[in-house]
Amino acid sequence: MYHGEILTLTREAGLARLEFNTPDASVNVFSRKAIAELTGALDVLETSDVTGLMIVSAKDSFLAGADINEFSDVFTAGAEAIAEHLLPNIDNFRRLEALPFATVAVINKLALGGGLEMALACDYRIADSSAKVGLPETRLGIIPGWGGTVRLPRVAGLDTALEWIATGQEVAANVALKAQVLDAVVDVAQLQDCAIDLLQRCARGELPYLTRRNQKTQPLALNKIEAGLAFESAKAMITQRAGRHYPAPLAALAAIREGAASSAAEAAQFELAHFVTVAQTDTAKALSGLFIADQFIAKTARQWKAKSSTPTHQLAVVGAGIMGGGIACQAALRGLPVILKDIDQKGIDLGLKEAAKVLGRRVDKGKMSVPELAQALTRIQPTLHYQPLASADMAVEAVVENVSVKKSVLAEVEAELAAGAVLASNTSTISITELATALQRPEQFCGLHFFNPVHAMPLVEVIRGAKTSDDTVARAVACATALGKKAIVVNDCAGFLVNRVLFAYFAGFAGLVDDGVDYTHIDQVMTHWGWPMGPGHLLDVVGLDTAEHAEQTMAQAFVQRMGRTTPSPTAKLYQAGLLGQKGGKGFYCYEQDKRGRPQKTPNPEVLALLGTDAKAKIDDDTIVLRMMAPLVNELCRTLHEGVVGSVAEADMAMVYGLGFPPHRGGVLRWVDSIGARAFCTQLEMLKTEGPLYQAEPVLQALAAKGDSFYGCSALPNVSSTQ
Ligand code: 3H9
Repeated sequence: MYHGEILTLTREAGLARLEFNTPDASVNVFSRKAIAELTGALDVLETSDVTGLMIVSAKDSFLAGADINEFSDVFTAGAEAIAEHLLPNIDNFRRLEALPFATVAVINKLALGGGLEMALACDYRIADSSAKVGLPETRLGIIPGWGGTVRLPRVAGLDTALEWIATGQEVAANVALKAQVLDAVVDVAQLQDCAIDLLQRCARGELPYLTRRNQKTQPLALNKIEAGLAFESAKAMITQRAGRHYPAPLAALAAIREGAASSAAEAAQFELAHFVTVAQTDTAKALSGLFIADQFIAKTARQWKAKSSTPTHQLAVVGAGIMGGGIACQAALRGLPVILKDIDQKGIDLGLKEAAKVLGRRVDKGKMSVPELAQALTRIQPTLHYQPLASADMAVEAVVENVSVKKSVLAEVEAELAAGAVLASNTSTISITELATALQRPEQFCGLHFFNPVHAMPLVEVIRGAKTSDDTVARAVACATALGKKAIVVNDCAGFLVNRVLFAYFAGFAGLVDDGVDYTHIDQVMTHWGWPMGPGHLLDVVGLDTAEHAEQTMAQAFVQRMGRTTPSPTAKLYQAGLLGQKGGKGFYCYEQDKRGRPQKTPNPEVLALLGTDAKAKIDDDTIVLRMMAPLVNELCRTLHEGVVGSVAEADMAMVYGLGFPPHRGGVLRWVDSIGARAFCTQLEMLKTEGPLYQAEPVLQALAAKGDSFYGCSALPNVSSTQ
């Protein structure tokens, strides 16, 4: 009946079958082309004499929503362009809902965003039992724009709609069935037969599909008091959960609220108006940009993985401290057998305790059963000996952060490993090329830098030393991915990517504290700006001993910017015996509340140790700039030096490794939102603050051309500063 590149409409036994099958893609999305083809198919359907329509997908999953790759251009093109982008599918779904026969969406595996919105425009929705459905738009900083805020509350009720849309969660088929979003959940093999049966019963007049349609076009069936209560409690919940940096969930609530007493057609106008507003926010651009950057790093990791000669079947971790225990636990959780080696039974006990604690919390949260916990723990094989390492195809060294200790342990481990095994170090700062000098097979050695706490931090840096082979990198990426981590490959340098820029940020903090700014105020300003914790608190969490050691490594490597002639605030506290959170005292004092969570209060000893009265007044914007500029500059340097391969990887490493606020879309996207030129002008005002604040040549070149990190086709080729 209709043949497009993506959509095909066929007719069988009086029923129409509309199939989505996007060429050369693993999932179907609503691209402009798909939308136009749906319009074409509807033109045919409206004049055909079929008695029912089923919408199916030829892919593994139904539909993943709007094509997010198209958002960036549209969102920056102004209100009119955004509305124009939305209108064709709003109209398509209205026409779909008005067809002169029953319609059913046949959902396999996933119907998200616009995919579920189209399904909601159908009279019935059936799904396979493993399917998930949802409206994740608020996670992208927008709201459903093709009728989701209108139809979902009318189909499933206000509470369900508010919950689903505000959280953006993916909902399992059985839950969606209970919520009446789905009408049937069946085995995947029965989906088509079930759809045919449903449509035939509608055609025979056995099912009242027109009554359902009617319900979807009416105002919400709620009295004023009920509605008022539901909206007010949802508003309080959303404000608390989303926080002030994420406006989309409240915009979705406003759209639903304004349209509640109206017909669906009028309610759609409220949705459109709110969509147009949120789509123009920096948050929407940032979050949809993050999705694309995230897809890019996932694809890059897949490409590495494809080059790997051998998957990891048996992992070994050497050094059973917090990090070693954490890595072993993560392996056990993901089903990978792991040998946990230490020289000391106490170390083994600590590592196992750490693993049991992390897994135990999963049991408490209902994410794992007790037998599953027991099963996972049996995957960890503790040992005090080197011999078992012979069976490992990948070994991760996680001993103390000291060059000579690491070199001797690595050499011992290498001697025990099978000839083909890969050896990795979980060092957080020490050069991989330097560590490799202790090894016989430096090409089979790399860095695998996990972040603390291992189970919670998504990033792993895979560090390529001067002699590391491509296969070693590929196997390390494959292993990190198998452990459920986001792997980003970086080239070797002190601190690699993440710690190198983090310590530039800490150098900014030290400068402010040296100038007499209250560290608790700096922490407040930076958390208010969006960081999960302020720099002083973060130093305490890292551990002042670890931070001081890393600071020295960075100072030696990057003397000009991070070198100091006087002890830093971190060094002063550490020299006074403070260790940070783990010792109970650092910049803050830590005590446990009744639920065992650490609570912090400013440490009254600190100002005296720092030798400051902390009375200096600097405005909050300058504090942000003085904290962020060193980080931006250092990130530019790592890009220029090729430590990190792309702008997207640099930004995702900051988000996943440091918790950089996602609503700002990454460090470099944040600079883009200000403009490279404007950012350089701001730095001009700080030029007396020293080398940390000299705009990097890459930044200057972008500023001179009026270009941006994400807008330029290639970063300007500039001469290095060091
Ligand atoms: C929306 O619908 C708004 C409307 O209300 C109104 C709009 C105007 N767009 O992740 P995977 C690609 S907002 C473009 O590796 P998985 C992805 O890039 C949208 N591309 O697989 C990748 O490409 P490649 C609401 C998309 O199985 C390939 O598909 N929807 C989109 O691990 C495979 O993806 C969402 O927020 C997309 N929407 O996970 C869903 N979706 O092969 C976003 C996927 O070239 N998507 N791709 O690398 C997801 O959450 C996951 O991709 C999904 C599959 C769960 C679908």
